[in-house]
Amino acid sequence: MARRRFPGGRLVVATHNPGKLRELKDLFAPYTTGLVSAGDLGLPEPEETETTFEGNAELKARAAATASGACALADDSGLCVAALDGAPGIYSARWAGETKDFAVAMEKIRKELAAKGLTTSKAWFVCVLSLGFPDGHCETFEGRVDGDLVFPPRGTRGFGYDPIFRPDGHAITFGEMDPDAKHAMSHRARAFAQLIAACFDA
Ligand code: ITT
Repeated sequence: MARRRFPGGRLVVATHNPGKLRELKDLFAPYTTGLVSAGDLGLPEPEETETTFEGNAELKARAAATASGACALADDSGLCVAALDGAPGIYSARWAGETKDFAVAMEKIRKELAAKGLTTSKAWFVCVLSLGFPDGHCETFEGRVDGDLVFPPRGTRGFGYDPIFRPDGHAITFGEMDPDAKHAMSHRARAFAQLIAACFDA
């Protein structure tokens, strides 16, 4: 399938999440210097009304690209817990409540597992990255990383649910991991590698 390529110039990173913004800036550093965040441009945060990661990523990318007149990259991501039928999934940010308190969200997962008599579960992170163009076209890519959950949360690095997620084959959580090590395997880095190969000049 032919992919539309990034034409160069300014790229709006359509996220209001500082953890994602930091990781996307790290990942993009070798490829483009023209990054500007949606927050810096004062763009509004659209309501995520779709029912899939892909739908919400495209909704956010399209909203920022059409409002700014520049290409925009959106990230829709989340943690899916096998024993909770994939929850919180697309509702991962909403489980942290209005105050975006991820200690609360991680405790909610622990309690929901405990209610089923469980102390852990297989889990996976999903990241869908969508590159939106000012005419509304989107190019969209998905990455995933599998692991299991550990309680209590471990580590202060990363963001969101990182302190309870231990990727397969590793003894430490994303919350304990060096950012470069997370970038070598994360759901976001895997979606990013596909985006770069398809739409950017390496
Ligand atoms: P934007 O929509 O403005 O980008 P958001 O935080 O609302 O920000 P999402 O709707 O995609 O973004 O929610 C995804 C949530 O999943 C996010 O708030 C994180 O807590 C969590 N998440 C995503 N990637 C993660 C990662 O790499 N490590 C830990 N948690 C992650």
